[in-house]
Amino acid sequence: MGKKEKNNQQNTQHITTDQGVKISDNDNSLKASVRGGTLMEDFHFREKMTHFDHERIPERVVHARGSAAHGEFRVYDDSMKQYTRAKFLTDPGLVTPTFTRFSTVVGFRGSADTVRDVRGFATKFYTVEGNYDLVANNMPPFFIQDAIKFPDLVHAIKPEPHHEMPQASAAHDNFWDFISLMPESMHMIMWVLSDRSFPRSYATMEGFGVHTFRLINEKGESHFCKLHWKPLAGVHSLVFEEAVKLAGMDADFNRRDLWEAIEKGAFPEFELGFQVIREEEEFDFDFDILDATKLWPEELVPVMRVGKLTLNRNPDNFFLETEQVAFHPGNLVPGIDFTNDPLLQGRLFSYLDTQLIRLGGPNFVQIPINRPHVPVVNNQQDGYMRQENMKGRINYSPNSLGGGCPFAAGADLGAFVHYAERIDGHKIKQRSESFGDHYTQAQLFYRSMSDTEKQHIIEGFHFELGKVDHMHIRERMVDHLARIDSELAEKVAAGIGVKAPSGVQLAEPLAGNKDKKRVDVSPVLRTIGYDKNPVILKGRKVAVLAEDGVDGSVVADLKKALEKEGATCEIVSKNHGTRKASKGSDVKTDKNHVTTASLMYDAVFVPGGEESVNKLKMMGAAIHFIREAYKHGKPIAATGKGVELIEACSLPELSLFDDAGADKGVVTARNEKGVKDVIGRFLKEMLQHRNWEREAHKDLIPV
Ligand code: HDE
Repeated sequence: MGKKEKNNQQNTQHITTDQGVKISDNDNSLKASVRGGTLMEDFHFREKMTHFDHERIPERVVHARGSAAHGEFRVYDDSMKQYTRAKFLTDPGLVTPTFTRFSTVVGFRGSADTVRDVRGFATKFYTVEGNYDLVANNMPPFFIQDAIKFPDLVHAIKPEPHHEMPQASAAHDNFWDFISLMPESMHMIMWVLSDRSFPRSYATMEGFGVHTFRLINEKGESHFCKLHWKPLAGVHSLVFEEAVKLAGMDADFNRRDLWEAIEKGAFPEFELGFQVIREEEEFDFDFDILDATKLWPEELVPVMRVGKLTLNRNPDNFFLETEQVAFHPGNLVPGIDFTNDPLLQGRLFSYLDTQLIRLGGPNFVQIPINRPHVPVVNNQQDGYMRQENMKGRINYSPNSLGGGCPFAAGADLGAFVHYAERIDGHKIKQRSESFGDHYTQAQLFYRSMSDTEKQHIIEGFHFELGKVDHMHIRERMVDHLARIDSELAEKVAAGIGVKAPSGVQLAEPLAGNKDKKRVDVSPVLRTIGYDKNPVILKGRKVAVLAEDGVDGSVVADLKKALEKEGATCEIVSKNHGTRKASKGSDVKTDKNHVTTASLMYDAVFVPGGEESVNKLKMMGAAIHFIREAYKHGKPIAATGKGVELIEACSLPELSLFDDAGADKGVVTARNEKGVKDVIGRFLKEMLQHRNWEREAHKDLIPV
């Protein structure tokens, strides 16, 4: 061991000041006698306290609450070469390190994860050509068309300025007052009111680049594109009541899930997708491709899945990485470029600007999480927190004293060259008429939903608008909804005590757009009943209700079957400790009923064992557990005597079986011999995520 290493090791064992001086007492400040005043000369006290006083940096003005993971991206083949010269998108031999931060938008840094909100999905690719940031959301449109409205949008949705309420919620007058005066927001509003606002996990959430970008190939040719993240675990959501209760039960629900999944090796995976159109196709659609409140229907422009992102490592330190990471949609590499989307153009100013105040000056790129993995060579220097300057006397260009270095490179040497788009027009503060259709994609979204999702949207409006005190704001919103779908407007109106609008015309495409490419329905937008979503059980969590006398052999079989799929189970009992098994091995309790709830699981299993089930039948917490899981549509299974617990829950219109049979996602087998089949059927039900048949009588479920 060298001398230097020895010193370092000593330093990790003994506490020191920031100057490296070892401390003899970390519990008492220096005082003039044991009961006397504290002395200014206590340099250790002053340093420790001063540092503490300055620990906080401003939280992000939006997307303050976030969780992140390291990962890697690899493109499948070189087929993207026809569109782009970006190496990380065209060289399948490259593994590009990444850092991805998921976030809610509205809540403060300490707010709950499962609130109704858009989710951010920002990824930094440390490519061989410099950093590329894909700063995306989990919904494809945005609220506004022009960045100049962003401060208004954010002011309106954040807690109201006089009393700072409500936290992390859009359900208040200011927000709906603003939105009801912003027809361009209607498409986004339909997304925000849908199940997409409550992702089951970050691993089951899509991502969208929102804007139209350009791809530039080796020949300098440009194509328009939209970027997508497609989760390999499918798209799944929580139900509203579950999300609301989870905000209290475990405010870190999504953060914890991401962390634990990675620790267990159930790595979240996403495919990067591109929709690409030729420049000549720019005006072929019934929307303007520069309008960020519109999506490109996948039925018109299919998504090509070109590579895979795997999130495989948790950060070492939240502040250093998750908090200090600085994304910017302007961080591009050669082969990708901007369009004139006025929302994107405004973002290009905002991100760099916000980092200056949030991270305290222009040198935040030298914080390790933000540093490119390629050399940075330029004449920038000095400023707060600067870590490195160029060596030597040369800090200007042109120079002869340094041999002219550093030189500018050409495209042939891998330099970024801006796409030479032809611009010709008047300087003008005006919106293009082609941005004028605010409703037809809102219609497209609503029409594409399954009946269950439509019902959730209606209930969402009942909650959101039901919290708005000013009746004229509620009415104005219902008027907008009537342009989208009359039944939607009527049902929302009925729930919030306003008259259903009469005589409001359903919106139509803009004149001149009717013959352009369009679709009326886009099934891929559904999250329920869209059978092309991939379904896997990786990362799913099952609760097993067990007391002393439980059938331990069923528990062992279930554990094995789940592990094979990358899923896990936890034993939930009245008390912590070991539960004696009537058959097979004893089982160790993971959680007691005080610290957990059905909300924390994707499914519930009740193994047989007379003594165990008799105890469960007498426990209100166990009955509540099953009823609540049932109400939230979660798969449930019971074997042997365990079926009696289901019976004791008085669930409406539910058939129970002797051999492994299933009704409304509840799999039961009173006969012990059906146990193997029960586990197999239970896993199949889990693949459906939830059973939506139960929604029809959810009000009759006694919880
Ligand atoms: Fe952002 N946005 N945004 N945004 N955004 C920020 O940047 C802004 C928009 C998105 O995990 C801020 O560093 C403007 C669309 C994500 O660190 C800020 C406009 C999309 C994140 C900012 C938009 C996003 C941010 C706050 C309208 C999806 C979190 C702190 C023109 C494509 C990144 C920060 C992270 C963060 C400005 C609209 C995504 C203030 C002005 C559209 C995922 O600069």
